[in-house]
Amino acid sequence: MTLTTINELEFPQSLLDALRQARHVVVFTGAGVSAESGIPTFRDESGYWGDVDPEDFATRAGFRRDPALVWGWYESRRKQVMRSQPNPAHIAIARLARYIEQLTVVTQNIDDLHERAGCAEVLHLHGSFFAPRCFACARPYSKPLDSPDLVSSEPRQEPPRCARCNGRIRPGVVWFGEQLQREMYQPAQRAAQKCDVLFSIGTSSLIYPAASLPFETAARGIPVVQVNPSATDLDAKAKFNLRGQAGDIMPRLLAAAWPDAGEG
Ligand code: BJW
Ligand code: ZN
Repeated sequence: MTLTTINELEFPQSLLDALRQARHVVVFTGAGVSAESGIPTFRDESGYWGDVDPEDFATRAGFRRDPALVWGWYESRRKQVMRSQPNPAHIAIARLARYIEQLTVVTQNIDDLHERAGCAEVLHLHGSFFAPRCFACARPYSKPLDSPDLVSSEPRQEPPRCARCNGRIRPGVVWFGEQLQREMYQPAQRAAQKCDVLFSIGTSSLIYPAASLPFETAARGIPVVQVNPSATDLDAKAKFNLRGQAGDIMPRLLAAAWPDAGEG
């Protein structure tokens, strides 16, 4: 395991070689990759779970108890995301596709910042702000969601109703105790099983089954590159621990591996 701190300008040669030789790379991201776009993480000091109880805001039981509180919270977060921009980490990740035969981006984030940075296809393991569905019958909500200017700033907002069954519309995300969508998780697992390098960027590596992707990949002897300013449980298993902010490290790493990467 190699620990590289933010102040070191040089990345290990073995990391640059592994990247240049890789045919298939998986980039697995968490809330930390969007932190430099101004989106809070969950478990850092100023993260969401410091303010609100995940039992109330990220479970089916919480939604049943107070749908307006949960819907209002997700709407205010969606508004914040829509007013934010991809940061240099999102952009560097999208640029990696120019150099790697097959790049698979797997995110736990429900924002669309990878897509807006230019990633054509992103596997959203924990769902999306932009795919609400009926809590009762699961039908996708067919009407467009309000534009950020129209989203009310009231913390409580009644969710819209389903056109088929009049059930409440819920955010299209994966809450605690819910299964990940097979259409997202299976391709992510397949990609992790055949990749040559896996990046784990901006995640505390605590939430399963998503967190098993880097651990299982490392267990197969495939180099895992972790980018995070803080230590996580993955440190002991990652071949390279790049300590620092993703928006600083990812563009520098790309430029070190492919010197023309900063252009265009
Ligand atoms: C930076 C940075 C910068 C900051 N640059 N880095 C095995 C053992 C024990 C428990 C379980 C288990 N398997 C499953 C469970 C239960 C549970 C779980 O994992 N619990 C844990 C507490 C242990 N898992 C589940 O419930 C999952 N479902 C499930 O297992 O179903 C099974 C089932 C089977 C049969 C029937 C029914 C069910 C579902 C989990 C869903 C998680 N949902 C959330 C909310 C999504 C919607 C939303 O956004 O609101 O997903 S919770 C939240 O955590 C969100 C995130 O995607 C997820 C992960 O968080 P993430 O991204 O890692 O963020 P942080 O804040 O934790 O970390 C940020 C990191 O960034 C930090 O390390 C910083 O240092 C770093 N950072 N700035 C780089 N600039
Ligand atoms: Zn319905």
